[in-house]
Amino acid sequence: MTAIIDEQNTATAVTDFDAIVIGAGFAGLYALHKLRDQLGLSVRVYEAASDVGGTWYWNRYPGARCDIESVHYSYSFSEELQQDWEWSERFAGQPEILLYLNHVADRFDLRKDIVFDTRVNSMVWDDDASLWRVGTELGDTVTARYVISGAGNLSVPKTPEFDGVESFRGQVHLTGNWLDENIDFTGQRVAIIGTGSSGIQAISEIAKTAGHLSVFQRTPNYATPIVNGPADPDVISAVKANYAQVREASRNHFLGVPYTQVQPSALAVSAEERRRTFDERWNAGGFQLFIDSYQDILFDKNANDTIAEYIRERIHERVNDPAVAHLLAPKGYPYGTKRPPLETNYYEVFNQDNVTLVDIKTTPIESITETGVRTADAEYEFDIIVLATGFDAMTGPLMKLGIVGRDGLKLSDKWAHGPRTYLGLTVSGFPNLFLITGPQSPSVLYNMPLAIEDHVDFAAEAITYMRDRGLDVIEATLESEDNWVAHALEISSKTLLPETDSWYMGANIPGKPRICLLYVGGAPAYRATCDDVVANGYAGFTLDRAAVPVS
Ligand code: N01
Repeated sequence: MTAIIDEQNTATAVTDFDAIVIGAGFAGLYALHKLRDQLGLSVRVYEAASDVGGTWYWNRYPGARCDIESVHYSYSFSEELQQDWEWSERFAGQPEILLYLNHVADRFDLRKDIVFDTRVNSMVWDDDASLWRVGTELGDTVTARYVISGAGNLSVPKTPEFDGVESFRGQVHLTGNWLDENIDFTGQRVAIIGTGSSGIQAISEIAKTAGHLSVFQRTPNYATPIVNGPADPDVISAVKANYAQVREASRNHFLGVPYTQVQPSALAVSAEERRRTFDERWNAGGFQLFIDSYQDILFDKNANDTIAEYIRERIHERVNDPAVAHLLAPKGYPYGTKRPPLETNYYEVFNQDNVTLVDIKTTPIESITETGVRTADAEYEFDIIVLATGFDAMTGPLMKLGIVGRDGLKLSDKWAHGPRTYLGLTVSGFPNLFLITGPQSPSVLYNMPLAIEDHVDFAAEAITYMRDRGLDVIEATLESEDNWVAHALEISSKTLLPETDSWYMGANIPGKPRICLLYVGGAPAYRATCDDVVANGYAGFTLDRAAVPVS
C-alpha cells in the first residue's frame, strides 16, 4: 500500500511500519526498544538468524569472548538492567553475552516485533511517497518511513579464497559463521588458517584437546594478554555504585572505556620509565597497553617502534623455540594498525608438542585438497579445517542489503570507490536511512554497545525533532557528506593506519577499495561534532515534508 485518497481527497501515504530495523544484535535490539517503547513508533525488526544476538549468535567458536571489560561492554540505557545483571567473568565469553542479549530481549519484550530467519535483500526508496520498500528473501515487501540498519560491522565472513575447499572430505568450519558449540576436537588433526582475533582466541582453546593442531599463519599479530578471570566483586560494586559516572567517563574516552592513565608521548620519557609503564599495562590486561599507555603510538612511527619492540621481546620470553618465536613476532607493520587481538596463553600453546606453526608467508597455501592443505612445499592431512580468515568488514553487510536510493542510485555504485557518509551514519541520496556504527564513524574503535546507543539515540532524536515539526524526510547534503569524508580521511592520514594492509583499510578483501573505513578522531571528538549538528538544527542535513503526507 503506498498512497490512498482520503475523504478530503488529499493523497496520503500509508506505511506498514514507521520504522524497519535490520538485525537483532546489540544495535537492532536497542533500536527496537528506543523507537517502539520511547518514541511510540510501530517497528518491525528483520533478523536473518533464528534468534537474537547478532555477532554473539553467529560466533560460537571455541574461545570467543569480548575484549572490553563486560561492565563496560554492555548497555547503559537502563539503570535497572545494568544494576541487575551480574557478569561472571571480567571479560565474558560468547555464551554469557548471548544469554545477556536474550535477557534484554525478554526483559523489554522485544521478540514479538522481530521476524527471525528472514534476511532483507532489497531496500528501495520511493521518492513519490517518501518511504522505503523493504524486501526479504522470502519474497515479501513492507514499507516504512525510516530504516535503521543494525546489520553490523563484522557480520559477513570472507568467502574462502582457497581452491578445493568443497573437495575436502573432513569438516570445514568458519569462525565467523559458527553455530555448533559442540564440535569435538579431541584427538583430531586440526588446521586453523588465520591468526587475527578470532583465530588467536580459537587456537588457545582448540590446542587443549586436538590430537595435533597446525596453525597456518600469514601475518603474525601483536597479541597481548587479556588477563581474564572471575569478575571481582569489589570492582563490580564500585562500578555499580557509580554507573552513570563510569559511563560518562567511558563516553569521554577515545575507545569508550573509563581508562585514565594515558600519557602524551612514549618518546618523552626514559627507556626505564617507558618499560615500567608497558609492564604495568601488560600486567593489567585488556586494552590498557594499547590505549592507556602513550597517546602517540598510533601517530608516530618512532613511538610505535618502542611498543612494537616491547611486545616482540615479551613474545620471545614466552616461546621456547627461538625460531618459532621469531616467526610469531610481528614485524614490518606498526602495532595497532591491525586491530590488536587479546589472548590467554596463546604464545605458550606453541611450546606444546601437539601444536605446529606453519609459515604461509614464505610457503603460501596452494589449495585445500580432499585430505588436507597443500602449501608451496608440503602436503598436510587433517580431519578438521578451521577458517579464521576474517570478514568483509563495515561495508560488506550494507552492500548485501540491496540498497537503492533516490533516482535509482544503488549504494554499491555510489560506494564503488569506497564508502561516502555524513557522520558515518547517513548517506546523501539515501534519505531516512540510519547506519548504526556505519563506515567513517568511530564504530569498532569505540566500545560497541556505547557507540550503538549513541547512534540509535541520534536517529531517535532526529525523528522526534521532525515529528515535532511536521517533517518527514531527513537527508545529508552532498556537501556535508563530501566534507565529512575528507575530514575522516585527513585524520586517518595523520595516523599510521594507512601504512598497513588491514580490514580497517578494506585491504583484506581482494578488489575492495583501499580506504580507511573508520573515523579515527576518537569518540569524544565525534560525539561533540554530532552534538553540534543537533544544536544547529541538524546542520548538514535537509529536512522536508514528504511529497505525500503520511497518514
Ligand atoms: O579476522 P582478521 P578475525 N590466506 O581479518 C588471515 C573482531 N573480533 O575474524 O593478516 C591466508 O583480523 C589473515 O592474514 P593477513 C575484531 O575487531 C573481536 O580474526 O591478511 N591467510 C589474518 O591472520 C577483529 O579484528 C573479537 O595476512 C589469510 C586472519 O586470516 C575482527 O573481528 C574476537 C587469508 C584474519 O584476521 C576480525 O577478526 C574476534 C588467506 N587467503 C574477532 N585471508 C573480540 O575479542 C585471511 N587470512 C571482541
